[in-house]
Amino acid sequence: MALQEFLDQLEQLVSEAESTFSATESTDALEEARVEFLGAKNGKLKSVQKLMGSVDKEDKPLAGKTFNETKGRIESAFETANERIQGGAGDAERDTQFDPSLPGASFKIGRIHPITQTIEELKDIMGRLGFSTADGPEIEDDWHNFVALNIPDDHPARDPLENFYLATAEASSGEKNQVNLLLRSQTSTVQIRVMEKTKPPIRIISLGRVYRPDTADATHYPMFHQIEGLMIDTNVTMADLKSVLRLFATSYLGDDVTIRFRPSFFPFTEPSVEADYYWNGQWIEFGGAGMVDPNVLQAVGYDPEEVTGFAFGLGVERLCMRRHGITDIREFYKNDVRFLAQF
Ligand code: FA5
Repeated sequence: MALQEFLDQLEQLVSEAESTFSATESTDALEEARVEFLGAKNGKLKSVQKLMGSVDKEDKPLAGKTFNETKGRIESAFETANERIQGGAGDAERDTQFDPSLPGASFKIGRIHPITQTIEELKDIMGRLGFSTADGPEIEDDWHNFVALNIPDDHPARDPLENFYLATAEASSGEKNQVNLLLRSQTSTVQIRVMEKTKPPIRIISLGRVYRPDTADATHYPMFHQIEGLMIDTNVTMADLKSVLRLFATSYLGDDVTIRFRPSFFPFTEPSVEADYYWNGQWIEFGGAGMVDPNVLQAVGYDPEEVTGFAFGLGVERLCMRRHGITDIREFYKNDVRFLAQF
Protein backbone atom coordinates (compact mmCIF):
# COMPACT_ATOMS: atom_id res chain seq x y z
CA MET A 1 0.00 0.00 0.00
CA ALA A 2 1.27 3.41 -0.87
CA LEU A 3 2.23 5.58 2.09
CA GLN A 4 0.10 8.48 0.95
CA GLU A 5 -2.97 6.31 0.73
CA PHE A 6 -2.37 5.09 4.30
CA LEU A 7 -1.86 8.63 5.61
CA ASP A 8 -5.06 9.77 3.86
CA GLN A 9 -7.01 6.99 5.54
CA LEU A 10 -5.64 8.06 8.94
CA GLU A 11 -6.57 11.71 8.33
CA GLN A 12 -10.06 10.71 7.22
CA LEU A 13 -10.48 8.58 10.36
CA VAL A 14 -9.53 11.49 12.63
CA SER A 15 -12.09 13.84 11.12
CA GLU A 16 -14.77 11.15 11.18
CA ALA A 17 -14.00 10.32 14.87
CA GLU A 18 -13.89 14.01 15.91
CA SER A 19 -17.27 14.79 14.37
CA THR A 20 -18.84 11.60 15.80
CA PHE A 21 -17.54 12.23 19.36
CA SER A 22 -18.54 15.90 19.36
CA ALA A 23 -22.10 14.99 18.29
CA THR A 24 -22.67 12.60 21.22
CA GLU A 25 -25.07 13.79 23.97
CA SER A 26 -24.96 10.98 26.50
CA THR A 27 -22.49 8.65 28.18
CA ASP A 28 -24.05 5.68 26.38
CA ALA A 29 -23.71 7.27 22.92
CA LEU A 30 -20.11 8.26 23.66
CA GLU A 31 -19.23 4.73 24.77
CA GLU A 32 -20.74 3.37 21.55
CA ALA A 33 -18.61 5.80 19.51
CA ARG A 34 -15.50 4.89 21.54
CA VAL A 35 -15.98 1.20 20.71
CA GLU A 36 -16.58 2.08 17.04
CA PHE A 37 -13.28 3.97 16.68
CA LEU A 38 -11.01 2.83 19.50
CA GLY A 39 -12.41 -0.69 20.21
CA ALA A 40 -9.54 -3.15 20.81
CA LYS A 41 -11.05 -5.91 18.64
CA ASN A 42 -12.99 -4.41 15.74
CA GLY A 43 -12.48 -0.66 16.16
CA LYS A 44 -11.88 1.39 12.98
CA LEU A 45 -8.44 2.45 14.20
CA LYS A 46 -7.53 -1.20 14.65
CA SER A 47 -8.61 -1.96 11.04
CA VAL A 48 -6.46 0.87 9.67
CA GLN A 49 -3.54 -0.32 11.84
CA LYS A 50 -3.75 -3.69 10.09
CA LEU A 51 -3.12 -1.95 6.74
CA MET A 52 0.25 -0.76 8.02
CA GLY A 53 1.68 -4.23 7.28
CA SER A 54 1.22 -3.58 3.54
CA VAL A 55 3.07 -0.23 3.58
CA ASP A 56 6.56 -0.35 2.01
CA LYS A 57 9.32 -1.15 4.46
CA GLU A 58 11.16 2.18 4.04
CA ASP A 59 7.87 4.11 4.68
CA LYS A 60 7.04 2.18 7.83
CA PRO A 61 8.73 4.59 10.34
CA LEU A 62 6.68 7.56 9.09
CA ALA A 63 3.53 5.43 8.82
CA GLY A 64 4.00 4.20 12.44
CA LYS A 65 4.71 7.70 13.77
CA THR A 66 1.65 9.15 12.00
CA PHE A 67 -0.48 6.24 13.19
CA ASN A 68 0.49 6.96 16.85
CA GLU A 69 -0.28 10.67 16.40
CA THR A 70 -3.63 9.74 14.86
CA LYS A 71 -4.43 7.47 17.79
CA GLY A 72 -3.56 10.31 20.21
CA ARG A 73 -5.80 12.77 18.34
CA ILE A 74 -8.74 10.37 18.34
CA GLU A 75 -8.23 9.63 22.06
CA SER A 76 -8.09 13.30 22.86
CA ALA A 77 -11.30 13.92 20.85
CA PHE A 78 -12.88 11.23 23.00
CA GLU A 79 -11.61 12.87 26.25
CA THR A 80 -12.98 16.27 25.21
CA ALA A 81 -16.41 14.78 24.56
CA ASN A 82 -16.24 12.81 27.80
CA GLU A 83 -15.47 15.93 29.87
CA ARG A 84 -18.29 17.80 28.19
CA ILE A 85 -20.83 15.11 29.05
CA GLN A 86 -19.53 14.31 32.57
CA GLY A 87 -19.00 17.98 33.33
CA GLY A 88 -22.70 18.79 32.83
CA ALA A 89 -23.81 15.99 35.16
CA GLY A 90 -21.21 17.06 37.72
CA ASP A 91 -22.67 20.57 37.98
CA ALA A 92 -26.15 19.21 38.65
CA GLU A 93 -24.76 16.91 41.31
CA ARG A 94 -22.74 19.69 42.91
CA ASP A 95 -25.83 21.90 43.11
CA THR A 96 -27.58 19.40 45.35
CA GLN A 97 -24.65 18.92 47.69
CA PHE A 98 -24.13 20.93 50.85
CA ASP A 99 -20.81 22.74 50.81
CA PRO A 100 -19.81 23.68 54.38
CA SER A 101 -17.02 25.91 53.12
CA LEU A 102 -19.44 28.40 51.50
CA PRO A 103 -20.20 31.63 53.42
CA GLY A 104 -23.18 31.25 55.79
CA ALA A 105 -26.66 32.28 54.72
CA SER A 106 -29.65 31.90 57.04
CA PHE A 107 -32.42 29.53 56.01
CA LYS A 108 -35.99 30.77 56.12
CA ILE A 109 -37.63 28.36 58.51
CA GLY A 110 -41.30 28.15 59.41
CA ARG A 111 -42.68 29.53 62.65
CA ILE A 112 -45.26 28.37 65.13
CA HIS A 113 -48.59 30.11 64.53
CA PRO A 114 -49.20 32.91 67.08
CA ILE A 115 -52.38 31.21 68.33
CA THR A 116 -50.51 27.95 68.93
CA GLN A 117 -47.81 29.91 70.75
CA THR A 118 -50.50 31.59 72.87
CA ILE A 119 -52.12 28.24 73.67
CA GLU A 120 -48.78 26.85 74.87
CA GLU A 121 -48.16 29.90 77.04
CA LEU A 122 -51.67 29.82 78.55
CA LYS A 123 -51.21 26.12 79.38
CA ASP A 124 -47.96 27.04 81.10
CA ILE A 125 -49.53 29.81 83.19
CA MET A 126 -52.48 27.67 84.25
CA GLY A 127 -50.17 24.70 84.85
CA ARG A 128 -48.31 26.78 87.42
CA LEU A 129 -51.67 27.37 89.15
CA GLY A 130 -52.22 23.60 89.31
CA PHE A 131 -54.55 23.14 86.32
CA SER A 132 -53.92 20.17 84.04
CA THR A 133 -55.09 19.99 80.40
CA ALA A 134 -58.11 18.02 79.15
CA ASP A 135 -59.35 17.57 75.59
CA GLY A 136 -62.72 17.01 73.98
CA PRO A 137 -64.04 16.45 70.44
CA GLU A 138 -64.85 19.31 68.08
CA ILE A 139 -67.88 17.43 66.73
CA GLU A 140 -70.26 17.28 69.66
CA ASP A 141 -73.73 16.01 70.50
CA ASP A 142 -76.42 18.27 71.91
CA TRP A 143 -76.17 16.63 75.34
CA HIS A 144 -72.62 17.93 75.93
CA ASN A 145 -73.02 21.22 74.05
CA PHE A 146 -76.42 22.16 75.54
CA VAL A 147 -78.51 19.80 77.66
CA ALA A 148 -75.99 18.95 80.38
CA LEU A 149 -75.02 22.64 80.45
CA ASN A 150 -78.55 23.54 81.51
CA ILE A 151 -79.41 25.06 78.12
CA PRO A 152 -83.05 24.06 77.51
CA ASP A 153 -84.59 23.07 74.17
CA ASP A 154 -86.13 26.48 73.53
CA HIS A 155 -83.02 28.50 74.42
CA PRO A 156 -81.89 30.89 71.63
CA ALA A 157 -78.31 29.50 71.93
CA ARG A 158 -79.62 26.30 70.27
CA ASP A 159 -81.03 28.14 67.26
CA PRO A 160 -79.86 26.66 63.92
CA LEU A 161 -78.80 30.18 62.94
CA GLU A 162 -76.43 30.30 65.93
CA ASN A 163 -74.76 26.92 65.36
CA PHE A 164 -73.16 24.71 62.73
CA TYR A 165 -75.41 21.64 62.98
CA LEU A 166 -74.07 18.66 61.07
CA ALA A 167 -76.39 15.66 61.22
CA THR A 168 -78.31 13.40 63.49
CA ALA A 169 -76.80 10.15 64.73
CA GLU A 170 -77.96 7.08 66.63
CA ALA A 171 -77.72 7.63 70.39
CA SER A 172 -75.59 5.12 72.27
CA SER A 173 -77.90 5.10 75.33
CA GLY A 174 -81.45 3.87 75.00
CA GLU A 175 -83.03 7.10 76.31
CA LYS A 176 -83.32 8.82 72.92
CA ASN A 177 -83.09 7.25 69.51
CA GLN A 178 -81.20 10.09 67.89
CA VAL A 179 -78.87 12.93 68.83
CA ASN A 180 -78.05 16.11 66.94
CA LEU A 181 -74.41 16.57 66.02
CA LEU A 182 -72.81 19.98 65.66
CA LEU A 183 -69.43 21.70 65.60
CA ARG A 184 -69.08 22.67 69.25
CA SER A 185 -69.91 26.29 69.90
CA GLN A 186 -67.98 26.48 73.19
CA THR A 187 -65.33 24.54 75.09
CA SER A 188 -67.72 24.25 78.06
CA THR A 189 -68.55 20.84 76.54
CA VAL A 190 -65.26 19.58 77.98
CA GLN A 191 -66.38 20.49 81.53
CA ILE A 192 -69.18 17.95 81.14
CA ARG A 193 -66.97 15.27 79.60
CA VAL A 194 -64.42 15.61 82.42
CA MET A 195 -67.02 15.66 85.22
CA GLU A 196 -68.81 12.63 83.76
CA LYS A 197 -65.62 10.63 84.05
CA THR A 198 -63.90 12.12 87.11
CA LYS A 199 -64.74 12.52 90.77
CA PRO A 200 -63.95 15.85 92.49
CA PRO A 201 -61.58 17.53 93.20
CA ILE A 202 -61.10 18.77 89.63
CA ARG A 203 -58.78 21.47 88.33
CA ILE A 204 -58.56 21.43 84.55
CA ILE A 205 -58.28 23.68 81.53
CA SER A 206 -59.19 22.82 77.96
CA LEU A 207 -58.06 24.72 74.89
CA GLY A 208 -59.38 24.28 71.40
CA ARG A 209 -61.36 25.43 68.40
CA VAL A 210 -65.01 26.39 68.58
CA TYR A 211 -67.37 27.34 65.75
CA ARG A 212 -70.18 29.89 65.42
CA PRO A 213 -71.82 31.35 62.31
CA ASP A 214 -70.71 34.86 63.36
CA THR A 215 -69.92 37.34 60.60
CA ALA A 216 -66.18 38.00 60.52
CA ASP A 217 -65.18 41.49 61.67
CA ALA A 218 -62.28 42.97 63.60
CA THR A 219 -63.11 41.06 66.81
CA HIS A 220 -65.22 38.10 65.57
CA TYR A 221 -64.39 35.07 63.47
CA PRO A 222 -66.60 32.02 62.71
CA MET A 223 -63.87 29.70 64.01
CA PHE A 224 -61.92 30.78 67.04
CA HIS A 225 -60.25 29.29 70.12
CA GLN A 226 -61.36 29.24 73.72
CA ILE A 227 -59.63 28.35 76.94
CA GLU A 228 -62.02 26.74 79.39
CA GLY A 229 -61.22 26.44 83.08
CA LEU A 230 -63.00 24.30 85.67
CA MET A 231 -62.34 23.90 89.37
CA ILE A 232 -64.54 21.71 91.58
CA ASP A 233 -63.91 20.99 95.25
CA THR A 234 -65.66 21.05 98.59
CA ASN A 235 -65.28 24.74 99.23
CA VAL A 236 -64.65 26.70 96.04
CA THR A 237 -65.93 30.26 96.13
CA MET A 238 -66.39 33.27 93.85
CA ALA A 239 -63.29 34.78 95.50
CA ASP A 240 -61.21 31.87 94.14
CA LEU A 241 -62.60 32.51 90.66
CA LYS A 242 -61.73 36.18 90.86
CA SER A 243 -58.18 35.48 92.12
CA VAL A 244 -57.50 32.89 89.42
CA LEU A 245 -58.85 35.06 86.59
CA ARG A 246 -56.93 38.12 87.79
CA LEU A 247 -53.71 36.12 88.17
CA PHE A 248 -54.25 34.57 84.76
CA ALA A 249 -54.85 37.92 83.03
CA THR A 250 -51.92 39.68 84.68
CA SER A 251 -49.55 36.75 84.04
CA TYR A 252 -50.34 36.81 80.35
CA LEU A 253 -51.01 40.50 79.70
CA GLY A 254 -48.78 42.14 82.31
CA ASP A 255 -49.19 43.67 85.78
CA ASP A 256 -50.43 46.96 84.36
CA VAL A 257 -53.54 45.38 82.84
CA THR A 258 -56.86 46.54 84.23
CA ILE A 259 -59.62 43.96 84.24
CA ARG A 260 -63.20 44.14 85.48
CA PHE A 261 -66.06 41.71 86.12
CA ARG A 262 -69.61 42.57 85.09
CA PRO A 263 -72.70 40.66 86.22
CA SER A 264 -73.91 38.47 83.38
CA PHE A 265 -75.89 35.34 82.63
CA PHE A 266 -74.91 31.87 81.43
CA PRO A 267 -77.34 28.94 81.90
CA PHE A 268 -74.53 26.80 83.33
CA THR A 269 -73.19 29.22 85.96
CA GLU A 270 -74.91 31.04 88.82
CA PRO A 271 -73.87 33.74 89.53
CA SER A 272 -72.24 34.58 86.19
CA VAL A 273 -69.80 37.31 85.21
CA GLU A 274 -68.31 38.76 82.08
CA ALA A 275 -64.59 39.55 82.25
CA ASP A 276 -63.31 42.60 80.35
CA TYR A 277 -59.96 44.33 79.99
CA TYR A 278 -59.29 47.94 79.18
CA TRP A 279 -57.51 48.60 75.89
CA ASN A 280 -57.18 51.53 73.53
CA GLY A 281 -59.70 53.59 75.44
CA GLN A 282 -62.39 50.91 75.59
CA TRP A 283 -63.41 47.81 77.55
CA ILE A 284 -63.09 44.58 75.56
CA GLU A 285 -64.82 41.40 76.69
CA PHE A 286 -62.40 38.51 76.88
CA GLY A 287 -64.53 35.86 78.50
CA GLY A 288 -67.39 34.61 80.61
CA ALA A 289 -67.24 32.89 84.00
CA GLY A 290 -69.20 31.98 87.10
CA MET A 291 -69.98 29.42 89.79
CA VAL A 292 -71.04 26.10 88.27
CA ASP A 293 -74.85 25.88 88.37
CA PRO A 294 -76.19 23.15 90.75
CA ASN A 295 -78.23 21.75 87.82
CA VAL A 296 -74.98 21.07 85.93
CA LEU A 297 -73.43 19.39 88.97
CA GLN A 298 -76.52 17.20 89.22
CA ALA A 299 -76.50 16.37 85.47
CA VAL A 300 -73.07 14.78 85.86
CA GLY A 301 -73.99 12.96 89.06
CA TYR A 302 -72.38 15.26 91.65
CA ASP A 303 -74.11 16.34 94.85
CA PRO A 304 -74.37 20.18 94.85
CA GLU A 305 -74.67 20.05 98.65
CA GLU A 306 -71.20 18.54 98.84
CA VAL A 307 -69.20 20.23 96.11
CA THR A 308 -69.03 23.65 94.48
CA GLY A 309 -66.94 24.99 91.65
CA PHE A 310 -66.19 27.74 89.20
CA ALA A 311 -65.78 27.71 85.43
CA PHE A 312 -64.60 30.21 82.86
CA GLY A 313 -64.32 30.39 79.06
CA LEU A 314 -62.07 32.98 77.42
CA GLY A 315 -61.38 33.91 73.80
CA VAL A 316 -57.77 32.99 72.97
CA GLU A 317 -57.55 35.24 69.87
CA ARG A 318 -58.66 38.28 71.85
CA LEU A 319 -56.03 37.66 74.54
CA CYS A 320 -53.33 37.28 71.89
CA MET A 321 -54.54 40.44 70.12
CA ARG A 322 -54.29 42.47 73.30
CA ARG A 323 -50.83 41.10 74.08
CA HIS A 324 -49.38 41.88 70.62
CA GLY A 325 -51.39 44.96 69.70
CA ILE A 326 -53.20 43.18 66.83
CA THR A 327 -56.26 45.19 65.86
CA ASP A 328 -58.02 42.72 63.53
CA ILE A 329 -58.72 39.05 64.36
CA ARG A 330 -58.90 38.20 60.62
CA GLU A 331 -55.11 38.62 60.36
CA PHE A 332 -54.65 35.27 62.15
CA TYR A 333 -56.31 33.32 59.36
CA LYS A 334 -55.18 35.07 56.17
CA ASN A 335 -51.99 32.98 56.04
CA ASP A 336 -50.03 36.11 55.18
CA VAL A 337 -46.44 35.20 55.90
CA ARG A 338 -45.51 38.87 56.48
CA PHE A 339 -47.93 38.88 59.45
CA LEU A 340 -47.09 35.42 60.75
CA ALA A 341 -43.31 35.94 60.54
CA GLN A 342 -43.54 38.65 63.23
CA PHE A 343 -44.21 36.21 66.08
C1 FA5 B 1 -68.99 31.23 76.27
O1 FA5 B 1 -68.66 30.66 75.25
C2 FA5 B 1 -69.08 30.49 77.58
N1 FA5 B 1 -68.95 29.07 77.32
C3 FA5 B 1 -68.01 30.98 78.52
C4 FA5 B 1 -68.19 30.46 79.92
C5 FA5 B 1 -67.50 29.31 80.29
C6 FA5 B 1 -69.02 31.11 80.81
C7 FA5 B 1 -67.67 28.81 81.57
C8 FA5 B 1 -69.17 30.63 82.09
C9 FA5 B 1 -68.50 29.49 82.45
P1 FA5 B 1 -69.14 33.60 75.22
O2 FA5 B 1 -70.11 33.23 74.17
O3 FA5 B 1 -69.28 34.94 75.83
O4 FA5 B 1 -69.11 32.54 76.37
O5 FA5 B 1 -67.67 33.46 74.60
C10 FA5 B 1 -66.53 33.56 75.41
C11 FA5 B 1 -65.46 34.42 74.73
O6 FA5 B 1 -65.17 33.89 73.44
C12 FA5 B 1 -65.89 35.83 74.44
O7 FA5 B 1 -65.73 36.61 75.58
C13 FA5 B 1 -64.92 36.25 73.37
O8 FA5 B 1 -63.65 36.56 73.93
C14 FA5 B 1 -64.77 34.98 72.61
N2 FA5 B 1 -65.61 34.98 71.41
C15 FA5 B 1 -66.94 34.78 71.31
N3 FA5 B 1 -67.35 34.82 70.03
C16 FA5 B 1 -66.24 35.03 69.29
C17 FA5 B 1 -65.98 35.15 67.88
N4 FA5 B 1 -66.91 35.01 66.96
N5 FA5 B 1 -64.70 35.37 67.49
C18 FA5 B 1 -63.71 35.48 68.40
N6 FA5 B 1 -63.88 35.35 69.72
C19 FA5 B 1 -65.12 35.14 70.17
